[in-house]
Amino acid sequence: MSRPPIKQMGQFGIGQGIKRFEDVRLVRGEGRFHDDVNLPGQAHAVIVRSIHAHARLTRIDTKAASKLPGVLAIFTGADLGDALGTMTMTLKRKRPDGSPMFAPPHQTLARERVRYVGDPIAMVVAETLAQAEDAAARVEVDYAPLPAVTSTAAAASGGPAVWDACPDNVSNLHEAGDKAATDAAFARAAWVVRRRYVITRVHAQYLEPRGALGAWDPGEGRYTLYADVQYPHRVRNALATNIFKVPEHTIRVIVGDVGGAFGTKGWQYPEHRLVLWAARKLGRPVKWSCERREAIPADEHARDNVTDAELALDADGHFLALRVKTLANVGAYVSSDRNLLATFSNIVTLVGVYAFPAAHVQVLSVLSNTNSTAPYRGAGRPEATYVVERLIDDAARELATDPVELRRRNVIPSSAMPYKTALGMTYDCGEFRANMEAALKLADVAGFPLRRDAAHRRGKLRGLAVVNAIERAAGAQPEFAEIRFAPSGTATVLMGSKNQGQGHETTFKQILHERLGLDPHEVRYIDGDTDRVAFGMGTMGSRSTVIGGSALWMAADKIVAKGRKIAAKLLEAAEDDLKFADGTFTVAGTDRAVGLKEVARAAFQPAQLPKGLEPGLYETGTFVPATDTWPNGCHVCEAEIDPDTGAVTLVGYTIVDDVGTVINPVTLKGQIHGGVAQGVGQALMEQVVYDDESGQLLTASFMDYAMPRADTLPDMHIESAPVPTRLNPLGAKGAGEAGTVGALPATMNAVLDALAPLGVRDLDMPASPERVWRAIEDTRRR
Ligand code: MCN
Repeated sequence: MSRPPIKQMGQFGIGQGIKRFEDVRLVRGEGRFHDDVNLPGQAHAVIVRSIHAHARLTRIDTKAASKLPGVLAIFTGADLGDALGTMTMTLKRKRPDGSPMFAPPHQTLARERVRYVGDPIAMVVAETLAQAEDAAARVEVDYAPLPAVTSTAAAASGGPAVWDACPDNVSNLHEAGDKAATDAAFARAAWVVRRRYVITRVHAQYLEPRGALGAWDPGEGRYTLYADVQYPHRVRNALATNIFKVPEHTIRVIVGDVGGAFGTKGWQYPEHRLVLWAARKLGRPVKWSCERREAIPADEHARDNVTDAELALDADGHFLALRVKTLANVGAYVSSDRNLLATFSNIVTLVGVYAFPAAHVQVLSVLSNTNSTAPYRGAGRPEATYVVERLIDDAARELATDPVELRRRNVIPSSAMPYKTALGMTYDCGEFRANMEAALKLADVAGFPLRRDAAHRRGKLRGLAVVNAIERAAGAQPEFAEIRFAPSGTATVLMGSKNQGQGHETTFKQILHERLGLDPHEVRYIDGDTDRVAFGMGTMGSRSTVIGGSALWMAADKIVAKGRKIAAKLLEAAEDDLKFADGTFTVAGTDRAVGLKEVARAAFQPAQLPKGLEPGLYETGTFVPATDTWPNGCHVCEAEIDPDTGAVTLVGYTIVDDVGTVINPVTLKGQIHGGVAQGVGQALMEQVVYDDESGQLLTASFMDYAMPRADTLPDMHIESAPVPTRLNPLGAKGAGEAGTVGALPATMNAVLDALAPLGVRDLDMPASPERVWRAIEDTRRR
């Protein structure tokens, strides 16, 4: 029997830093993004959005606009009536007084009131996009403006009510940890360090803004949505169950290439419902493409909180307890669990990699006249890591201790694994101390004083930060994979996760090659289609590799199990005598072998099969991990500041990461690199800014919303120190958000370390030149 056609086994397997298969078509411009998908007869939609942060709608007049050339229809909230439902909450939270959580849903189009700049009011559909835009500008909306509140702290302390039914703007309270034990630890502490940290509001700023194309097939009675969402199957379920209230099989969601998503494209937006609804009404496909200037008003935002944090230490600098109170700005509507995710699911990493005996956290979710907040790369983990890692540096300064030494004293030793934290999580494995020591070496932290002195001689300030990050990734939810062989022996792999740029095609082909020895060039990769892929939870929370990859591994195991029966017949041997490795079944102790491709071909020829065996070779895997994985790593950031201008330059960035088994070191580095860029961007420049008085959005374009560029980032040194987990067959931990989690505190701590000699003790992000310069001047004046 012949061997499979792969010349060099393992060249595409796990751990190989191969280039991404998908890049060839992407760099040639042959991808299929939102703009590339067009249907015959399609019309174009434009959304009319609120220009006020808070107002009563006194009149919406579409008459003049409707008469303009090319206009097919204009829909308002009144036109929709009760046709479309809203998303619902499953979380059962309470307000501080014990009353039920206040969670107002987001109607598809506003009727009596608008509650943030960008709240959708009407949809104009026309033959061309230009005609739709012209007509949208002619829709007359009369507003009676109301007082608005956008700042987190103001919303929580007597600011105007966003909803009459919730005068204090408090949606709900979430608590974690042991309050009594924490209070007791604080009572006996030798030192207590207290700080307030403000984390800004940001927008994901993907390269490709969102889009949606809806179609209705009257013959089949089905909707098809083409959209760049992260969870096609869950979006289909939401549209069927919550919005249209139709059987799930009557909706198909198709997602092509996605030009970045970062959590913000995760879920079900009003525009998805509207294009489907309009397509059915008009009998034509309807396409909506978000303009760049529309993206900040139209999309969910992220982060935005104010945290009071306290650290209790004993006389030797051992951590006794952490107490955290956070005001989280959740925007005007809390329409699904997703809008609260960052406020609870990841705050458990507030205790970081440190052995805190006690901790207590309170998160008050506060409503404001802003877009809803939702997961964005890290979804609560960067915020948590920011608080604990800044607090440690601030404590070290206050106690005149070396911040690295303070971390060494308190880091959880690997001998303590599995370690149950004070916030109730169990870290299964990790070498936190070793990672930190390795990062210190790699970044030449010992040589920093010389570099700092040299910078001072040049008139520059230089600071260094060492930060340990840990995150919760790939939680206990299922993911799906299917492997289908064709009668000629080639294979198709169908995944329930959805690639948005992470390199999934490459990652999963590598896993398949490792287990089945399949030549990646003979494997077709499919994701993002609810008609073709049976099930999927989708891509978020750095879960696709761990859970999707393990599901694929399971499906491959089943292929091997069935293949073994067929191979036994082909080789006239007993099943138990067969070994499977590198894509080949071999009779132990002989050179008799048959390749999987040949076995697959035989699977479709009944005469070649053992008696009673069902023909065909297609298997599925649905994997659900027992619990989360805990990717971790140490970030060392070095920054230089020009005290005359306040400009911050990052001059060094080093990471030693542990994401368990590394599937592809090249794509992994890309993930970490991109994640760091997003964290650095937030720390140094990005911010969604509202005017405090009017609630107007001041940063709707790249003229006002600063984005990091290539020259913002230094060369990064990224090394992996994998500690494989036993929680999944791959030994992998999540990686897609790891860079961002450490980058917020690493960047800000480096800036503050540089400013410390001048006496600057406090600075909130973004550390823009103006803010840094002002902090220096204020300190000098004082
Ligand atoms: N990887 C690896 N070894 C591991 C884990 C991961 O080699 N042990 C590599 C693989 O190449 C894998 C990639 O890292 O394809 C990301 O893996 P994973 O951690 O499983 O993350 P997901 O694929 O589930 O992606 C989600 C994650 C999140 S939550 C956000 S937000 C994010 C991110 O990925 N959004 C992104 N990275 C992004 N990258 C791009 N280009 N675009 C986005 O929108």
